[in-house]
Amino acid sequence: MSLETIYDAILNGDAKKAAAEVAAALEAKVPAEDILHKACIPAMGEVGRLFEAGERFVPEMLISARAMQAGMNLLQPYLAEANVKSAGKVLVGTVSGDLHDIGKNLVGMMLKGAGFEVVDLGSDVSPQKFVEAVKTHRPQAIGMSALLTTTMPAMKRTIEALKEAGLREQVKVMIGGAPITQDFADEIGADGYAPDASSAARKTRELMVA
Ligand code: B12
Repeated sequence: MSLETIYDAILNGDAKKAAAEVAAALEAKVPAEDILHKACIPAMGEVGRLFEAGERFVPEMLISARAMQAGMNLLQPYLAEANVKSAGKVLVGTVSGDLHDIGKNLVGMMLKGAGFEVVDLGSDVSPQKFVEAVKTHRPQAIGMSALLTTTMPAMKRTIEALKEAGLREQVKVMIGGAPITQDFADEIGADGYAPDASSAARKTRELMVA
């Protein structure tokens, strides 16, 4: 067992091995955050690099994503361990047209770890579905994720739909995902942006006390 074998298992899309190696690392008391940040996330980064270089294709990205998810399922209880009492409720979802959910799932886990109650709406969440969920769950914040430049405008549409429904003032809106920047967040009127899952939890807490 080593962080390298976890990295390789994800890179090679071997979900069984990824899960077994993550379990062995946890058993050996390797901190869950190290497994995540030193093996799982870098492996997905490499998958992205190979895809960009034309050396990997969509089906291979998908099997690597499944292997990453298999490892993350085991890490989740450890990352969420700090969960004591609810610091507030946050809805998370990947926006309309976008199926990338690994980053969003990680953000959900880190928020849980920071003590938030998290309602996960899944991926391809339409503006209307966000609005309905805000009405039903009454969260203090929502976290929208987008990984495609073509789905970034759905974040703006969701903010507009919240305004139209008279709900915008009731929730803080956090956005994130690889193509998202602070400038884009400012441009569409989001309350916050964070580049990764740990800072997402910190930023959400800051927004809630603001
Ligand atoms: C895995 C993957 C897939 C998998 C997704 C599986 C899944 N269940 O998620 C599959 C194979 C399905 C896929 C499909 C496609 N993909 Co893809 N995919 C990737 C890949 C390799 C990794 C993404 C990932 O999981 N990263 C790891 C996570 C941990 O990082 P993250 O998502 O960025 O999240 C972190 C932060 O951004 C932040 N964050 C994320 N969300 C949020 C939310 C909030 C509120 C906050 C505060 C923070 C935050 O915190 C996270 C953790 O630190 C990227 C390449 C890359 N390097 O990003 C391409 C990539 C995103 N895909 C791309 C493309 C083009 C596609 C397809 C269109 C390919 C095709 N031709 O069909 C389809 C689109 C499908 C769709 N409609 O969504 C492009 C996008 C290009 C662009 N500029 O738009 C990329 C960048 C690859 C590339 N270099 O070309 N993909």
